[in-house]
Amino acid sequence: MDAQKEILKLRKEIEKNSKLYYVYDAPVISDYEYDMLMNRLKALEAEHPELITPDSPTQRVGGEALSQFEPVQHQVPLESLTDVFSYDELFSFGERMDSMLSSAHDYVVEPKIDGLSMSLEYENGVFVRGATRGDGITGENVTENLRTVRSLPLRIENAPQRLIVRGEVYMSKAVFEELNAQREIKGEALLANPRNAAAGSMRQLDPKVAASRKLDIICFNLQYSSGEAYQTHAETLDAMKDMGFPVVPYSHYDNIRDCVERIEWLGENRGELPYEMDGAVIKINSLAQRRELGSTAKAPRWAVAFKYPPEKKESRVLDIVVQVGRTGVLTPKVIVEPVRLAGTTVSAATLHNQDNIDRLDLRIGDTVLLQKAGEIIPEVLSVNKAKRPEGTVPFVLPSVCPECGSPVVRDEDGAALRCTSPECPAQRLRNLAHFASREAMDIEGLGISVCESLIHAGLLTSAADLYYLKAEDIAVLDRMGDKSAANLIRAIENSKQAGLARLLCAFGIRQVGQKAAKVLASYYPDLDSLMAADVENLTSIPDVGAITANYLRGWFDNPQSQHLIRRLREAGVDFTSHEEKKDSRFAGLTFVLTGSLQRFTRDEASEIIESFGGKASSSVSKKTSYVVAGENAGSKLIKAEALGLRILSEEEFVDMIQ
Ligand code: 0OX
Repeated sequence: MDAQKEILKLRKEIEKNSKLYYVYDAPVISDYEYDMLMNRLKALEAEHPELITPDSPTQRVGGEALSQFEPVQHQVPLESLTDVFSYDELFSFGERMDSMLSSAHDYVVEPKIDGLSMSLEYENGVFVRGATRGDGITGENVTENLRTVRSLPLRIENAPQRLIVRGEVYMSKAVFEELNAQREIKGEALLANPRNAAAGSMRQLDPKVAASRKLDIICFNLQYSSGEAYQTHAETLDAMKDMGFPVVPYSHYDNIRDCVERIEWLGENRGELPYEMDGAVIKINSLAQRRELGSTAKAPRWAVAFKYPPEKKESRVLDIVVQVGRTGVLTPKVIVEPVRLAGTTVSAATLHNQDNIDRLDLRIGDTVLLQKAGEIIPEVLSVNKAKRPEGTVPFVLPSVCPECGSPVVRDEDGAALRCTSPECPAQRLRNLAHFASREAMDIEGLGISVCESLIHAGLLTSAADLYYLKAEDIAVLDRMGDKSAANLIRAIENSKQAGLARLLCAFGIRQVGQKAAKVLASYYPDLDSLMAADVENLTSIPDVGAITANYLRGWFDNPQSQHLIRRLREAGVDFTSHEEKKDSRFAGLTFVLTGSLQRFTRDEASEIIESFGGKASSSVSKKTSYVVAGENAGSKLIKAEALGLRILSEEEFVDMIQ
């Protein structure tokens, strides 16, 4: 068989099996056999690159990374839906339909998938372009990322010349849970919900990353077809299914009251669906009637989304555990009998702090009402006192750290309890994991469990130890080996070049997160100049207040920090800033503006001073560096003269900022 023929045959075979697997959940060949077909196709395409076409299944793995997404004008707008929150509102919609339509009308009910809406364009059966909804009129071209979505057909049979289909890209709950489990092991931040995870993947400019995220799609609207003219929405869904699209399950009713049973059923069974559902969509079935009804500026008149209240469920509190975070804050958590809630198995819920426990009067043994509204960990809404067993006692957070036994103190803001010991092993572990985390030094493979093993083996007490580790010491640890040890050493080595902003964030100084660290690194060229800055100099930087400045100074003045910095320096960690340099000509200087200025308003002048790293103050004191005196300056000018401060005319100030 010649290459061209074999390639076409393989593509057909692969697409057929991929559809059986991803769309119908009914594979007929093993994964191994599937991989063999794919390998053969890849080999042939490598031999004959001129035969590669964009609809080849090999192209699902993703082509070149983009620098940004191009805008796409939607040929047919992607309209949004009007929400209803009760059956009363749903029946009002039904009454509107009765009054606006003169003939009989029936409805279709569908689950509303909580994903990302996309338009998919096909030319002669080949997927040519896909775009996000955007504002409904203009979206972004995400064709390459969409090609990696497993259940999206790249080629369809018996297609009209031009076809536009609308669907929802989503991450299945199973894939989401697996992804978060992996992230937890690696010590990466958990993703809040499948929708965010899918959105993050679709925004990836590198399709290879999107491909690794295993997304799916379900289609629910025929936007445009140059072919057959359909009479009803149900017909279009059936036709789309015949063409090979995964299509939303729908049911069909003669009147709005009959829709309720289905809406209820969907709500009760939403946990069993593979995707998150954030409502049910109720649509007029006849396409002619839809055209008659038209749309308002916001949404079509012929459909509404029925929104379910967040799911709640009761469970019994088995225990209350107290965790110690990176900064020493004690966070209580309830452990409950596992229950299925909003599609996931829940076995724990957050309690925030003692005040919250007191407000709920929550005790071990209680039955609590849990709610999960989009976040990862559910919250406790209330305690069912009627179900309280005898002999329970109020729960009080310990007065010593549960990890190290050191005394705990109430935080300045009053709500949080904090372990005071700098030696606390729980804090140390979380600090080390934070040092390596993605927002800090970004050391891949160094999550909380690997940190734990390294600490346990006596290889890690301070972050600086990381830079003195040897592959052979790591390789013998549990769940490690030569390859992962070598990878970890390489990741640690690479992190030396992370730059000042990441390093500052990695130190875990209170109030100095990713954002503040970036700001600081854009005003100071390296760690040494930052360490030399006093509180006044630090507070002259926009967004750095006195509290943050004091935490910074306190941290740099601590001998332990100095020891850490010395060892990091010796290990060759780069202390210079990689951030774009801000002009800090006014760093450490305080200006007072008085009188009326001709060229700027007070706010504009203050902004300019701050943009150069200076501080604009409203009161004159000995600490004032300059007083800018405009026309009719009054008491502030007199005070400045009395204190012997340097007084600038507006022209002199303009010279300084030029
Ligand atoms: C969904 C979904 C969204 C489409 C055009 C006007 C009504 N997320 O599952 N939207 C619609 O319908 C819109 N149906 C759906 N099933």
